[in-house]
Amino acid sequence: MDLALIGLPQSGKTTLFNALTAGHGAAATGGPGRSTRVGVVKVPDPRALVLAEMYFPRKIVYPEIRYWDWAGQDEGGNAFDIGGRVRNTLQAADAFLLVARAFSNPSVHHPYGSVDPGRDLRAVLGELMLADMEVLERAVERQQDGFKKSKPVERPQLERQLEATIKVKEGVEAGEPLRCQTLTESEAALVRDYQLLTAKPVIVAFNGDESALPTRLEQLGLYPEEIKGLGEVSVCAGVEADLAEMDTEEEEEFRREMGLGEPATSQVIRTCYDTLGLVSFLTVGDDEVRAWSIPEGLPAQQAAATIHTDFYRGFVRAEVIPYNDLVRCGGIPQGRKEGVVRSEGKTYPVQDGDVINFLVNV
Ligand SMILES: Nc1nc2c(ncn2[C@@H]2O[C@H](COP(=O)(O)OP(=O)(O)O)[C@@H](O)[C@H]2O)c(=O)[nH]1
Ligand SMILES: [Mg+2]
Repeated sequence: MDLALIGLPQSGKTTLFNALTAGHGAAATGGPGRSTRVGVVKVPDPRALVLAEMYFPRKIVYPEIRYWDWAGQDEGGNAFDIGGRVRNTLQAADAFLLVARAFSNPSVHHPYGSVDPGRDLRAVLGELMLADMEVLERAVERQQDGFKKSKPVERPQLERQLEATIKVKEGVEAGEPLRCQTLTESEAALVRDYQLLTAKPVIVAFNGDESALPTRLEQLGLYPEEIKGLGEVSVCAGVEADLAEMDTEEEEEFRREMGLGEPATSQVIRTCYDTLGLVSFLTVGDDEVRAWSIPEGLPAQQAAATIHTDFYRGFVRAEVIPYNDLVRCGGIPQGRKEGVVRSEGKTYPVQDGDVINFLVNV
């Protein structure tokens, strides 16, 4: 999963990026767009460790989150502007981690002259809406033009496309991001190609002072419609970036002494999974024990496709045992004897902690 850090200049994006990636995974360059830095972080799953003690696999594999940070280009400006190049990059992300400054430090320039996380959050969300409006306006013009030049047989399809585009455009103009709009499946399919930014989930990261109380979305005086569906975390990126440089013991001692809560890295991952509705299923074997992230309730056939596209086509059935049952039984053979290994078909909605063996014909 690709999570792009966005926000006003000097809000602490790069500091948070360092906190989330240093010591937790290798930073890599050459991400999407020339000026992004990418940091890859594993999503730890303690269940995989327990299963590894049962299966002694050669390796344990975890899902990964890739964080993207701008490498400098946006720092010159005084606002968060989405130009064509930035939009192209952002379109490729799965979700946004929106950093809003809540720390006071007067020696750090604020583009708007004062600290006000609610105002900044609104500005950045507004910029995403504007970027989508531009795309939609151009699409409507293009389609109206195309419609005039079209042959009668093409018209019903073009008309459906135009109607869906106008509906979404009017929604965005009325202040409703695409992720909050209600569309039919066919409407959603018709606008998917625009890769609209407001369709993507947003997790707000309030970057506060270490001694301050956490900032909360609901305290900012924003309208309920504005904050609907947003995930939120409250962190102190500066402290977290320092802690990320330490070894585990030293870090834990510091956290205890300073009375710090959950580390930013696990807070962000947990909130991200909650906001996106993601869960993990597991696969086991001598070769590897592995956790896979999917949207909760994804049909088994599509879950199989996350492993390999051939698994989609060749799907026969899924042998499923819940993690807790597998641990209790000590193995799948015993699970079978106790009748807790189920045989499920293509449409079975996969649950968190399902241990699955896909039977495929490839
Ligand atoms: N006091 C304080 N300063 C911070 C914090 N996070 C970032 N800064 C400072 O704010 C400035 C801008 O941070 P940076 O991460 O480069 O912001 P970016 O422009 O959004 O990437 C730097 O001087 C940071 O040291 C924080 O949590 N507390
Ligand atoms: Mg930066």
